[in-house]
Amino acid sequence: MDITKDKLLEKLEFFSNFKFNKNYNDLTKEEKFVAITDSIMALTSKDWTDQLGKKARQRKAYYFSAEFLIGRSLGNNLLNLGIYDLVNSILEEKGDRIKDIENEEEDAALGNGGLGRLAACFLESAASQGFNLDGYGIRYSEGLFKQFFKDGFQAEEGDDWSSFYNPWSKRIVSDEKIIKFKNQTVKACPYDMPIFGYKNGQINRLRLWQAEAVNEFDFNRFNNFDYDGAVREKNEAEDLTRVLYPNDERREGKLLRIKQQYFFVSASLQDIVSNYKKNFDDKEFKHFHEYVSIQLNDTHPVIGIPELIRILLDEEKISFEDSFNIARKIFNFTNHTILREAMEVWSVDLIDETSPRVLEIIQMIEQRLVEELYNKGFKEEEINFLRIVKDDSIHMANLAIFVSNKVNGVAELHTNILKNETLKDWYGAYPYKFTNKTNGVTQRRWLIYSNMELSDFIDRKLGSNEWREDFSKIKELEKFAEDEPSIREFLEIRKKKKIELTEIIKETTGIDVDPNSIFDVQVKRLHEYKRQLLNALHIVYLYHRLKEDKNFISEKRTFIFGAKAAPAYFRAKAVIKFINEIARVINNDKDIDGKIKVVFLENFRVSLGEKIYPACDFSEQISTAGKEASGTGNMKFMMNGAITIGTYDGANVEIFEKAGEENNIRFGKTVEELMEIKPNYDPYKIYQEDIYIKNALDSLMSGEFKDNESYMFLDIYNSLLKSEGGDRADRYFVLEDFESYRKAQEKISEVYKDEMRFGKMCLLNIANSAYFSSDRTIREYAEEIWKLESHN
Ligand code: Z57
Repeated sequence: MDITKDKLLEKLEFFSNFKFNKNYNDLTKEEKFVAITDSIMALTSKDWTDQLGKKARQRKAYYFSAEFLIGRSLGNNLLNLGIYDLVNSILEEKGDRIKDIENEEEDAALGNGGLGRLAACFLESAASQGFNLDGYGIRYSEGLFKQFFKDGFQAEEGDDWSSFYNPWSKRIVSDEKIIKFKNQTVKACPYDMPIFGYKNGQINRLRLWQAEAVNEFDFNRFNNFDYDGAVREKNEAEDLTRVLYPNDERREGKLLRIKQQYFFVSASLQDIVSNYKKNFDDKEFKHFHEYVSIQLNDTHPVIGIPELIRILLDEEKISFEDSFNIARKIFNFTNHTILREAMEVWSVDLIDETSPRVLEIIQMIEQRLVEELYNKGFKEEEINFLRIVKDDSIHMANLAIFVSNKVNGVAELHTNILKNETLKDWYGAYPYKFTNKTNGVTQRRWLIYSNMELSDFIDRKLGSNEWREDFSKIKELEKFAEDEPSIREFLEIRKKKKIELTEIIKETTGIDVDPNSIFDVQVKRLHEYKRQLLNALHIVYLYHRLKEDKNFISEKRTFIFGAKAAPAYFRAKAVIKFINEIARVINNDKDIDGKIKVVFLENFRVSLGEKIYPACDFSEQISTAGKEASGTGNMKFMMNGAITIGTYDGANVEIFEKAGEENNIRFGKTVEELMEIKPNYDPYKIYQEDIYIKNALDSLMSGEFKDNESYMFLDIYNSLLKSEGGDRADRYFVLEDFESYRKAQEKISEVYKDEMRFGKMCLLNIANSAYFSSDRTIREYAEEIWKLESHN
């Protein structure tokens, strides 16, 4: 791939004329964005076509995911194609700033949070390392809702992300598939996006399916004045992929959701099977498993297991036995959570409503499960516990584990909990299936692209930019931990990124924050187990102390939040209102001399994260031990040098292990300790015995903070102190960990005060972040699960 300045200039002019009937220089910024992306697509399309042809007969893995949280693509694609600087200079000559053009791009937010962003990081890392990994998913017309605050309450609006123009995908009409539901037949139309590897010429593919009507328009109905009826089929078909369900880690037992899942896996499997038939002469599918490996991203695509068996059995006339064995070799399953409320269970009725034949096949699989366990010597109760079909519902995780070749968790601690607690009976039956694959994030987007200043610094220090591809080399930064001039230079860069964020905060919230203050950041989805409430209550505590004595803390603090709550998650929305209230009261209180400021940024998303991670001093990773499967934001912060203040949970454990506990701040009870406390846990006692905790909690009820009669604050208060509906009070041990968190927070001031010590700790976190590159994760999947070789 050889993209030169001349070729680019020629294409820019061409697309300006072709698309807009204008010269490039007369385009609006938005049109310029389109002309640039179209030029990139045009200049890479020959290579892409050639590679699709070449790869058609190679072994591939397919990542099946209901979510791909891509964000913007322009900057990252230019970086990976090795032409970021070239395009930057062309635009500068024309009087434009590349960042302004990048800001024209809408985020492709086809995912909720960690799980969807992980899928996007994985595709990028696979391409960059030359592994044949393609993505299959859903092209939602409406991505994750946009969040804004109205009187401090979360409000939502639609995210019509592709309405102007989505330049990164090609609609491939000839690859359309037909999807048959019990009461509906629709067309699945593929949209293909290129995934560019980092400076290696590799292009992989993400194929997203959009639902369309087989017959768009019923002319006879129209003639009979039935105008709605004439387009009913079109609307009903398009409803299928209209909107992403906005729940992260919450189950939604709706027919439309299971239909979405069946829709995209059926289309993807039909695609894989038909390509196999086109490229190989193997009517019995004897060698199918030598070319195909499928990763199921959580239970969302698990209905693909019976669907593949259906296709092989009913359409390709392979026996059930053989079809089942093929499925067993091909599928692998990743579990991302142990939260009960996130585990997918579908009623038999809903599966039947979706596809009666798939339900029959699930029952045949269930039969096999029972036989196999019986032959292994399992007793009836033990078998019943592991059944796929229980009380008229289908347990998708059980189906996935039984049929999959490998089952993995996403961090060491999480995988151990799966093996020893959540899935211990499965582990007992099939120990060889279980494996850990600790998550990672791509350093190209999260460090090289979003923190160019720091990346240049690393180049200079290491005297090479090889670390950009081989991230293990980042370890060499350790050499500079004691070098004062290097640390000063490093702190200057951190300061610059903080100033940039300060400007964004001013623009978007109107709040003035001091870039010299400590930036303490918690950005992630809003969920009780993530305990934004612990952070909030601690801020209230600090505020109360400062009211008594404004010198209670020496270092100025800025607390920064970003979080979307699922629209139907009342308690999560209550916490947003609470934090917004805290911010309003504290930011306007003259008594405390601006010692602390609280900022809740609206609409946290990938492109905002890119500006936040590089500007953070302390990264809040404070989930209840055992509840956060891995976390990936923690890794993005670490790569940019933030110090983790965190519990012993998810991948935090491995962060502490790699970067050293002395370079981070660990607090809170461990999983084992919480298990012991659980039976006799009494949060009310803690509340009564500590006046500061009591005051912080009482601020919810006293009118100090106001919820506009929504009863939201009462709900939060009750959640901490009252058991309700079978749930114990304070399910997530906020009060239990409060004291320990308070001490950890004190340590933050102490650490920050000593600049050199602080800078050294930050630097050592970066130097030890190699393990958290998704390049490492993908290599493990490729070698141990997918059996892929690198084509680099
Ligand atoms: C989701 O974002 C995650 C798990 C889920 O079951 C669903 Br549904 C959505 C997250 C976990 O909460 C994170 O801890 C983890 O890092 C991420 O998935 C990627 O594995």
